[in-house]
Amino acid sequence: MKVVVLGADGYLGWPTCMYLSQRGHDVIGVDNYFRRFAATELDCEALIPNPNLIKRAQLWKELTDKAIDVHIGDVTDYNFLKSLFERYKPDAVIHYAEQPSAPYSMIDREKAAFTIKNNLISTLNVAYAVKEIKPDCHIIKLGTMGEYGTPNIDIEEGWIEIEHKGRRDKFLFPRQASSLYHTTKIQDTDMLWFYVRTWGLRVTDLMQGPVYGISTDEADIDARLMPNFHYDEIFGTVLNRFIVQAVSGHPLTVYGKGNQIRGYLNLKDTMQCVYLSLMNPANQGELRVFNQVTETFSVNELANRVKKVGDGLGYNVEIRNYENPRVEKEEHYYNPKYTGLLELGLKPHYLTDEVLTEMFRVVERYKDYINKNAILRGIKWR
Ligand code: USQ
Repeated sequence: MKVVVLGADGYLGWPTCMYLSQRGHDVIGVDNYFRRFAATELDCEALIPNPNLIKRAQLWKELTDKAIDVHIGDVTDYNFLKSLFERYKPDAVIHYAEQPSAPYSMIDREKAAFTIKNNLISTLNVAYAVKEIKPDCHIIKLGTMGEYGTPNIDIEEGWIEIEHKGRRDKFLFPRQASSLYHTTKIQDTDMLWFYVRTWGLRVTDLMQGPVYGISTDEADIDARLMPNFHYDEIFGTVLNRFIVQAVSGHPLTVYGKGNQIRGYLNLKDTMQCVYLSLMNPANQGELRVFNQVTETFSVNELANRVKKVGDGLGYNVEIRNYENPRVEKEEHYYNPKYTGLLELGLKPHYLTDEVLTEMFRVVERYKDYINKNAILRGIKWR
């Protein structure tokens, strides 16, 4: 297949490019380096020095003899995106080109406005490029479990049947996010559902939980191919942060009571899930939703797991409860359904002590690069 990956320089984007290329697909990687610029501006660079996207693709070619075409540009610029679609006429587009951080979206009005503009206009442009140039192109859109929030009922896989006053209908599952970033993902889903109904687009929307991990089979070929591994308050996800905190001797930063439960998955499983979606596309005129997680944990469970493994490796890991900078429920019911991707063939990599040990081992190699000032920045929701 010919696949355009938007956001190809990101934590998920670059491993996805390699994963698809390794399996014989023609990959076109697109990025505007938003995250690199934002991380430089906010002094919170990724742990491992990552060559830029052009250099990564050159390295990949040298090491595997497989080509990834790279274009540096902004997906919110419609003429740029349209010209790419005209040139490649892709079979599928994987849309990761979003501002992905909840804390970033809560810094100030300017960053909130950027998040709205970037995420909604990029999604709008993808819908238009597909409709105008390649109407049967399958859109694989990265959504988030955070769209659903933490309702006091079971979370279905995207859709719910409601009976009201004796009549029944099917709707998108109710959603109420707990950050402006997560709210833009709700708006993306609504927009895509509108264009699916109106133009008959084919869309898979992946409701993904927080991802952890550094390693993928392709990244393990050479350290220079490793993903951007963020551990800072803005771009780092919680488990990746905890491992770096443990290695650097910083207390694990449990927000509030730590009973916040989320669905998590290994980076390797993101690759599998996206690939399974690609190989089993949605139908024309269908918005298909998968909940992309493999297991659920509370923050306290994650902290205790990291402490147990870290202590076993000789670290003296301290867990500390910090005042929660976010507005979120710290005690809640959480029971999401996530069977769709398993039915397509997902073989999960669960969070074992071996997986945690492997993460510690990689982070240890780069411990001199850890910027302790980036761990807590004081971004508050209120
Ligand atoms: N948390 C802590 N301590 C920390 C960092 C986080 O207790 O040092 C807590 C948060 O308060 C939250 C949970 O851990 O309850 C998860 O936080 P996170 O920062 O790992 O995840 P989140 O901000 O929700 O965002 C991440 C990705 C985002 C993706 C989302 C999936 O950055 O792109 O959409 O995970 S989900 O959380 O399911 O919405």
